[in-house]
Amino acid sequence: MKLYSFWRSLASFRVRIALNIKGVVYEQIAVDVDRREHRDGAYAALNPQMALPSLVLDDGTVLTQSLAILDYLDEACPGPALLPDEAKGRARVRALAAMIACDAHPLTTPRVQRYLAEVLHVDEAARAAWLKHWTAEMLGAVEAQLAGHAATGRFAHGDAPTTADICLAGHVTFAINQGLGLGSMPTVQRVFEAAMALPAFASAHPLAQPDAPAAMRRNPVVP
Ligand SMILES: N[C@@H](CCC(=O)N[C@@H](CS)C(=O)NCC(=O)O)C(=O)O
Repeated sequence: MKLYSFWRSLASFRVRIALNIKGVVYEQIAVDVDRREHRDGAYAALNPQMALPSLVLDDGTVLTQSLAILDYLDEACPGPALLPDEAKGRARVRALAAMIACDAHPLTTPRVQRYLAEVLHVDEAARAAWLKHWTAEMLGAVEAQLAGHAATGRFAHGDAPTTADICLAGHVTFAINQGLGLGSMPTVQRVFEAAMALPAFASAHPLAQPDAPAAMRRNPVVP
């Protein structure tokens, strides 16, 4: 398999974690979003949405959208399950994942940032406030869902990592980079630390990727 990804991309982070959990060997092909390579003809031909990641299977099938790719890997690959085996648990995990990947993440993507900056002329300080606001709001809501819930265990749902932890890992990493403290979110912080202690998560961290800037790169990453 070939994973087209970008070191800082949260959606790529999600897929790298899932590939690692499933023990899938893959080739990583860097597409530099800062240099707008994802909008070049070659990548746009692969993924017309011009977003990362894309996973190209050995038979040439192109999969896009990280949550769809996670579902594919869970259904097609052996290894630890990414979803619980009962329907109510799956619904809870999918809801947590959707809060992060579908509601909060789109507000922080480069295309949205560029539109705010270049079309609406929102200055850098206001854009930083935007990122912090939407990230903190979502993580606060996740904390409310996790804290005290009977199904929350060592991880977001039970004692094994699921798609919810995969989504949470990326967004908490992003929150930390935005300078957001986790003090008001003790359950989120605990679950994040449990997830990042796993090699499958740590080796998928943005700063552990070969296309991360050399001055920032480190492996293993201890957040
Ligand atoms: N919902 C998509 C999000 C894809 C996405 O927006 N990826 C970002 C990187 S995390 C991207 O490629 N952005 C390019 C842009 O915003 O121009 C997924 O989960 O795969």
